[in-house]
Amino acid sequence: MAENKEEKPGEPKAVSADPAVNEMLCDCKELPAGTVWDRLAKQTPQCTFGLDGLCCRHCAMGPCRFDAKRDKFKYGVCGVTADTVAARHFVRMIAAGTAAHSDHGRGVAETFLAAAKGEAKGFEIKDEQKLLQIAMDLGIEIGSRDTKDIAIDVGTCAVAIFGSQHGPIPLLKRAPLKRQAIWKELGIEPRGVDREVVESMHRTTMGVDQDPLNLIMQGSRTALADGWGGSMLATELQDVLFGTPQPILGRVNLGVLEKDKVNILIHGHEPLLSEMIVVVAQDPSMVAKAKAKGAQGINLAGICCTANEILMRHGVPIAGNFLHQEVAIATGAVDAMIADVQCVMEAVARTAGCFHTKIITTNYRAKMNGAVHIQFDEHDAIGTARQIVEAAIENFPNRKQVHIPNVQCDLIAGFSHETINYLLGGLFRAAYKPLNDNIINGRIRGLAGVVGCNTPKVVQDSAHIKLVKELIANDVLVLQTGCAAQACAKEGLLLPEAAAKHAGKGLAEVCEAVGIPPVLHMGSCVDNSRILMAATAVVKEGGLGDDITDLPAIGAAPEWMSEKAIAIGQYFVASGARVIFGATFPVLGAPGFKDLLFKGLEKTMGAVWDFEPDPSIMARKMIEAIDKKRAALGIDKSKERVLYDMAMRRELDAG
Ligand code: NFS
Repeated sequence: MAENKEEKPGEPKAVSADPAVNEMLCDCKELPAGTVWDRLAKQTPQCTFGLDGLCCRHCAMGPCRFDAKRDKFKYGVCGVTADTVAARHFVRMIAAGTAAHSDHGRGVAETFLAAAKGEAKGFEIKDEQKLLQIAMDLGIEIGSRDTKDIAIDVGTCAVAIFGSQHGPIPLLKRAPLKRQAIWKELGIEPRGVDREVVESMHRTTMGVDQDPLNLIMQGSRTALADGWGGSMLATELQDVLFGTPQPILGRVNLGVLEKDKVNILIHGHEPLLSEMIVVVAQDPSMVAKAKAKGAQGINLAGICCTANEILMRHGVPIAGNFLHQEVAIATGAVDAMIADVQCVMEAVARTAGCFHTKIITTNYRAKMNGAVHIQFDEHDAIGTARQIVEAAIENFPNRKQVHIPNVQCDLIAGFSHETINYLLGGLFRAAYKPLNDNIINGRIRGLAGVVGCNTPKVVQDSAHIKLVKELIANDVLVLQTGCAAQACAKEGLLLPEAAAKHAGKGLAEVCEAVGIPPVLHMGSCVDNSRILMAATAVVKEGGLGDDITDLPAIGAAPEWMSEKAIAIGQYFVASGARVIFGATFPVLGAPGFKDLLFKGLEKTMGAVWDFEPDPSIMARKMIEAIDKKRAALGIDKSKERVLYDMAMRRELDAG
């Protein structure tokens, strides 16, 4: 578990590295359901069988438990072993995570198609160049055809990919050729997401696939259908509809809420409706309505990945990451929280009941007791957005006490892989060559994707911040998405000045020359596909091997909690990138399957999983892995790891 901030005897344990959260906890003491941290404390100790992946409840002969040291728990009722059970559970997590990303992607594809046909008012093609790029990758004829016709074909093809019965899905062709050959040889080129998720569910049900290696191959195929399919389509089509992100200034933390304005918090993952809410909230007639209710205007902010989506394209401020959702409501300043899908805790409706906040769900897939449901209608998105903004305005006069912590920080976001291309190479010679050159000459030691969630099992943000500070101090350029990016943003690491303050000499030189932060915010969780594309672009630029596995690059999710994170981890491993997870890991009690994930996959995939709860050791492992790749490429120049001494650590803890 991550280190705590310095504790004084008798004082409660800090739950967050974020002062805004710690300030709000006093206001949360009387909440009937408590906060996420209270509920975790009540659930502790948690069942170790479950924690270690050793509980099988896939049939009614169970539930069965496993413990290699006790004869009684050696086999399940059907004779199944711990390794098979852990593998089945892991593959089901991948399938669930894939389903979540990809159902989001399908929603985007359907709206995209409706927009292309002119049937979705308010949506339009904003990035024509990207549309043409996708059209080419999907094998759609461009010639002198009308943009509208091309868009209709792209939309139709994208929707069909989700249900495609035969592989491989077309965007797989974007990967390095060597990687494609590995997938072919292993027989894991994915078909459509729907088919892969169904097959994963089938193979993990009672009495079917009983070979952990065979199971993880299907898990890989499913995850690849997510990374190079569902998630990638979500990102790409969102970019075409709403614009490909470019560097943009934003702000983060609870201090972005405004006392005198109607505060609308957008929470969840899909940007389709939020994009329209951004438009409607600026509408003078809406602002006038807010003023008529005694507010000075309308303030929009986000939580979780929807926040990242509207930050990346509009600079809409972020109120916080996953663990902020309850404390944000406890400020008493949130007039409406709009929730679409994923990562929305059931507790928010209960917490909202103690304040005046209206929770509005907008997706038929995700309803909640205690919330108002206003269904998002893609054919009249502006109409839905108006209804929602009006409901928030109506609620403004119902506010009681308001307490907004005065804590916020600036950040720069908007680093799509296209932007990195332009920034590093210049508009007229856009290329990854300068990045590759700086990796080869050692100014940049390597690349790390630090992504994923928050979990109450780790002091909020502490592992992200410690890990990322150590990585950049050692000249590793960090790419981020999701709640991880928000954690580091709160710490000021997503600002160009962080390079001089925290980065090693080589990385700082590059960042200062280009004017970028040492930590690049690439978007939401589905945008991890941007990291796949960036890694592929680096391979294709040349000089660093011919596959993702050759790159001095590694991924990490030090505070993960969602099944989606497991799907992402597996598609990175299957794409050749090693990943390390923190907090906890659901296979630790199954030695055979753990060995397969942590060592065995090297042979077939060229990459493995790892688990390390201490962020400092995690940093060391990541740097060692990067150095090993540099040595294999023959570009290792002696470079000592900057060891954090006690004084530096204290400074780190002081934030
Ligand atoms: Ni992704 Fe994690 Fe959720 Fe986004 Fe945050 S918790 S796996 S980062 S908001 S999906």
